[in-house]
Amino acid sequence: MVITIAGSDSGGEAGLQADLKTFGALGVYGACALTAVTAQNTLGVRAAFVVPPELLAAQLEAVLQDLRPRAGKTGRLFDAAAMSLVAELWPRAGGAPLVVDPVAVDSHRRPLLDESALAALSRELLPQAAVVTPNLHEGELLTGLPVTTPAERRACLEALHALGPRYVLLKGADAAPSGEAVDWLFDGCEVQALSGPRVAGDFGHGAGDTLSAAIVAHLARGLKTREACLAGWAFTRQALARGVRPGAGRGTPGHVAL
Ligand code: PXL
Repeated sequence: MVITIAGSDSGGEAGLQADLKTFGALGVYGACALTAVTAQNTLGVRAAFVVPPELLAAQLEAVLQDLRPRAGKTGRLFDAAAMSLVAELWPRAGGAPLVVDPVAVDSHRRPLLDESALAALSRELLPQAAVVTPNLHEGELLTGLPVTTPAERRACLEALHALGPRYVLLKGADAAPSGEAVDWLFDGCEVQALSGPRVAGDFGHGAGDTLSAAIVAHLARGLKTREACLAGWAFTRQALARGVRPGAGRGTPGHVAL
């Protein structure tokens, strides 16, 4: 079994809902610790209520004491208190790999974390991460480095790796509205470009959540970290190709394996 530590999206496209659907589609039992409740639909977010730290801690303790996850992920943690709490409690998972999706900047470049939350993410959570999955904006924000040219990208990947995660999966696909979509996987030595033609249609809401959750599911199924990243990436492309549009706004990856 695996766990996601993430926020709820009432529209069912992103967050916790995307994670649990991904776990189910890949045949892995998923538990969760809820960080916040958002009121949103496919058109946008209307309200958010952050779960008090004591209740987040209680959820994590309850799951970790009983269910013994083989891997876990963090999604949107909202603030520094949640970052520190997860960093403090995750060692109780007994060495299970943690995939950290920073969820710090949205695809419209809007910040989702304040300075103190970013600092806690870099200093406390990333040193424990098996994999971190920033988009390009998050890569820039976490390192203070621009990511436009290949040389800048390499420097940014090195700086992200130096924050502690064993693998960095830098998501470049947002930056490619058409043509080839490329993401980069870095293990501290070698950069592996993961590329494919951009999947048509606007089914991207929840794609980052799906990717990190799919990596977690594949880790739990026994793949090594690099292979789990590649398999999670391939799953996400398939889900994007089967995207669904449940409302009038953005579409989302289709997870159901029929
Ligand atoms: O896709 C990032 C994300 C994560 N978590 C929650 C969200 C979103 C995006 O909307 O709502 C709760």
